[in-house]
Amino acid sequence: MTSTSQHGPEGLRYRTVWLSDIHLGFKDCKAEYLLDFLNKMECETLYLLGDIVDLWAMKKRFCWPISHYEVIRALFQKAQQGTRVVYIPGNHDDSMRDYIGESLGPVEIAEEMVHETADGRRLLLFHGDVLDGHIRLGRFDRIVGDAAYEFLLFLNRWANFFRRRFGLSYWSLAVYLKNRVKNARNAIDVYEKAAVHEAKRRGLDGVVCGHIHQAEIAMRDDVLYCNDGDWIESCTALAEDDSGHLELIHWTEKRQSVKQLKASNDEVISDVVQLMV
Ligand SMILES: [Mn+2]
Repeated sequence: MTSTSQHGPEGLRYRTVWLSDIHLGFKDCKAEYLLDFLNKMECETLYLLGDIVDLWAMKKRFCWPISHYEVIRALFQKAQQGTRVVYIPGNHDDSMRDYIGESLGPVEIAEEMVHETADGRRLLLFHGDVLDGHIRLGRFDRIVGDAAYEFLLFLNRWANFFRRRFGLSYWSLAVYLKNRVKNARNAIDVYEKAAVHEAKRRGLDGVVCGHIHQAEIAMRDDVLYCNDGDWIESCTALAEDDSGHLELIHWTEKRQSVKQLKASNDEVISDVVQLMV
């Protein structure tokens, strides 16, 4: 495999990268940020953990800007250039589940997978909608696309319009609020417990999933819980380096650190929240 010698233009090279909940075809997908990330990193294996294309949103309102097409092209290009790309469909792209076990050109399609890290930990990979039955506080697959969520993303757009005017990087109002609304936080906890339970039941060391748009790495009940987040709200990916170390990449912050912005994030956060909520 030639991929061990791959280097991104900025030297971002990983053993493994996980992306999910991109929601191409949905107007709030942050395709430009993702394209920037894809162009600047290289990896040996890329797992796409579902909700890559949002077929539900496209049925409601067709939205397919050139940047969304460019994301698909960049993903296929990676596969053609030697990255192993595995696509595990989610609930918003569940018609792709008809192709499980087959491949889409150079891209493998699987229902779930076990990934072994460089340091020998075995992690269960799936999108996560299979756990919805455990969540009595509300199904997450209804959140994306419903009116309240659309309103939140509408506020998010305005908050970030102001942030751009102040020269600040993208910041997710949705993630900020979800962590502070008790029911949302409870639902996240129930989901995480269910994911950890499934990994434990199979005798694995951890789990990597997406679905709830809440990026996280945490040890729960001696099991590693990783959520790679999303590209509607948080613009995050999970990555593994050559030693098996896992990290969350907050791409908007990486970009910000490159730009060396001076203004304090917290000042503007409190201003914008007061303005919007
Ligand atoms: Mn989902």
